[in-house]
Amino acid sequence: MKLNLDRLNDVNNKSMDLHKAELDLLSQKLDKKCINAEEVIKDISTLQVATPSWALGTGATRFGRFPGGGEPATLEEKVGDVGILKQLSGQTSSISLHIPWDIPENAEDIKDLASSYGLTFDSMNSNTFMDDPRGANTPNGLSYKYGSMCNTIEGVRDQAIQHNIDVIEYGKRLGSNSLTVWLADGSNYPGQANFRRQFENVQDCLQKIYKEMPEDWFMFTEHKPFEPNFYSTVNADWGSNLLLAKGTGERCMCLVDLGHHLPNTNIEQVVSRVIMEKRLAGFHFNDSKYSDDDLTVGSLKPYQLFLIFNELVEYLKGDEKQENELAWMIDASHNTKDPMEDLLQSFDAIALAYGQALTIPRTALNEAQLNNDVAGGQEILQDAYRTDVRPLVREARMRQGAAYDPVAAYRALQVRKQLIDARGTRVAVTGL
Ligand SMILES: [Mn+2]
Repeated sequence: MKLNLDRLNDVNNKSMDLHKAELDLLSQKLDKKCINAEEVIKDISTLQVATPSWALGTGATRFGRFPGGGEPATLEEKVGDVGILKQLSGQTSSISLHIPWDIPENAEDIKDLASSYGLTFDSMNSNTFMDDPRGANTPNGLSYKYGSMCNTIEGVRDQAIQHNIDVIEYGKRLGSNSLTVWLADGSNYPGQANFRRQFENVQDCLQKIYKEMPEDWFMFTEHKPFEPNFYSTVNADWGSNLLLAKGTGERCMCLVDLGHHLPNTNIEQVVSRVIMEKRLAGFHFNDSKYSDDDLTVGSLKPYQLFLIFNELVEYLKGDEKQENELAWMIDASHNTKDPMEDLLQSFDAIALAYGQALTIPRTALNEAQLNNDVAGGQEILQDAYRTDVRPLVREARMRQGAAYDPVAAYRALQVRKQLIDARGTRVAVTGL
């Protein structure tokens, strides 16, 4: 389904006088700090965030699921929904698939469909954290109950390797160029497993998968200190992740999921460390109060998000570069909101944090740090954070033909109603 852009322009035009006045005032304010608003708008426009296929439907907790209607049941419908998100936000132009839920029956057709919406395929996600009921991720017919790549049984490890190779094959057909590996491996009780043996088994498997990747592909490994194993996880933290990446190969990078840290972890410092080692894959954006809550980006800790982008802008505007383009993706779940509205809110929050970080006067910040001007450094960061740069984000969106206010436009155009009319109220669980 494609939106009628004439109607979108009508909705935008209602806010245009106010927008022009706000943008003009903000540009003058930024000028005084020697920040060029036009350059910030261009930078914001280039930040494209991938939409994960599993975020398009209502999520679930283990206490239940409360789905709305019109959710995508097929890969084609998921691609269509990302197309709508692109039209409304101008902030997403790719979709990240999760195998076994998104196995493309006909890769050429699905690739053509995506390109008709201006979309490409982002990182491919494998799944060895469960046994697919159809056996689609267990080619050897063995269970991942006691782990996949960490497993003591060689046949299980071989199976996990084969599944990841299968995912690479699907990705090659779709034009993707990276494999994201999140491992559920670990243990639930002391005595269950040998930490070192588990780590070495995982390292060995990753090396074997890495050898099967095309030379222009990257592997992203994602750390997490808990869940579904609660005593230990093999890839528990950024340090373990960095060890695995370095032990795997030059194109193995560390993915940072904002919900995959112990409480109070200084995530922005983690980002700085991993960049220093030239191993940052990119991000899975979400927000959380307690752990891997997968809440809307920026809904709880927008200042943390801004501080993370402060580190990223330092890297992006600096001279030292990694081999890979950083990968930006949302990894969230929506239990009580329309998933499309939630994603639009997340894109907006990411663009806003990026825009704020782009308006930090970096030379002045560096001078404050060199001179041990503690209050001065804080003032510089907080001034950027407290300046409302939403007019820049809105301008970046509208220059791409997208909405002044994506959620308001989504409602004004009655997108969910159109989706329900087209698909009915049926719903399908199609990924986590
Ligand atoms: Mn993630």
